[in-house]
Amino acid sequence: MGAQQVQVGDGFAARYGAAPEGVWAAPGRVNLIGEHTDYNDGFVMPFALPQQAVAAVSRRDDGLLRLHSAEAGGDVVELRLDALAPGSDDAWTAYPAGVVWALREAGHPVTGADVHLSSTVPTGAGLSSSAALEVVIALALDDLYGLGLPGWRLARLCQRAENVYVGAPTGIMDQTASACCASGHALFLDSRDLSQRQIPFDLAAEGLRLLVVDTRVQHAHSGGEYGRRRAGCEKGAALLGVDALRDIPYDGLDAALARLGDDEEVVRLVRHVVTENHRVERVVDLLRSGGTRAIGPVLTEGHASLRDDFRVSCPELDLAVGTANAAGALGARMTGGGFGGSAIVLAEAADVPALTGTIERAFAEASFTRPRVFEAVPSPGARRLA
Ligand code: GAF
Repeated sequence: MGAQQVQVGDGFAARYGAAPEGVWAAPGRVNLIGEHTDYNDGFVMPFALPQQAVAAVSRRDDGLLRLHSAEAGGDVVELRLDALAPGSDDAWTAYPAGVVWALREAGHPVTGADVHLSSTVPTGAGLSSSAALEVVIALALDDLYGLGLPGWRLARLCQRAENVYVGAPTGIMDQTASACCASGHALFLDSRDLSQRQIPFDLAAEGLRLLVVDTRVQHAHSGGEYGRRRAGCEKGAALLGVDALRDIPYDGLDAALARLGDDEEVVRLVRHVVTENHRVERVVDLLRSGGTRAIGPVLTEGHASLRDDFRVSCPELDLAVGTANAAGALGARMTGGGFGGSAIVLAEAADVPALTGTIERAFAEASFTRPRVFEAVPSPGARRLA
């Protein structure tokens, strides 16, 4: 039994005076490739981190939701289920409350819960701390109330909680990653129909490592920039007469761009999405044929596209990627929505100490906050612990 599980179980008993009915976990994620493609019905390829949200939960039958977080501290927050309403909460409690709201709105008979939770997923680091929070609650209530919902359906309900209740217009990647990833694998997900394939991704077996460089620049997707990119993509799809940019094939990109004329911003957004979908397919092919080292340049191309075309990078992310590549990494890119958050670096295991030191020194020389650098190991998706 892990220390986090024991602490959360004990924390529940201390607050609510009895042992919980169960304890569940849901991880954060890194996205290997496929950025800003999910809300364009495209491809993504995340894998789960060992960092996770853990929740101890018991049912109630009196229409109350009681929430407590080890990190937020303070008193237990008590909410009435019939008073849950989109936009009514701008604290951390909006994520679990939004999931309960979404479950009930979909007709599932949830009558209340006591929750104590704790998360090791860094917040604002582009590693899906909010999805982990949503999915752990969804899975716990699914189990306790015997709803029998598959992972993809839980992910959809969590996305609805985030889009409508919290008010962040995000896609489906993060919740699906947290709900459906498998240890030692990356998840190749088609965001259109949510079909998925687990792709073996055992870096250690090949003498490789994947580092996360958390720039400590906090980001949030409820801010306007993410929504503006999404609206620009939808405009591009409408101008091109397709349901989503996913429908523009890679070999039809030049013709599509020509049809967009001089709408420079839409041209850049469309070019990123179409080339990024192609990059996901290339990475899948390379991993299937044992070419893990060869995905490095594809990751770096993806970063250039996010920086120059989609324009969601920032100086700290560019410095992390540029420094890593100049110091001998196999490839690097920002991961997640951008505007801060984290970069990932693919490297030979033997190069990790030198690369880490070089990145930290570059941040110090630029007078940036010291980044948090750690290894990402493909880990299990959401599950019941006890
Ligand atoms: C954030 C969103 F939540 C995802 O849905 C996805 O769009 C990602 O940014 C960019 O790829 O993590």
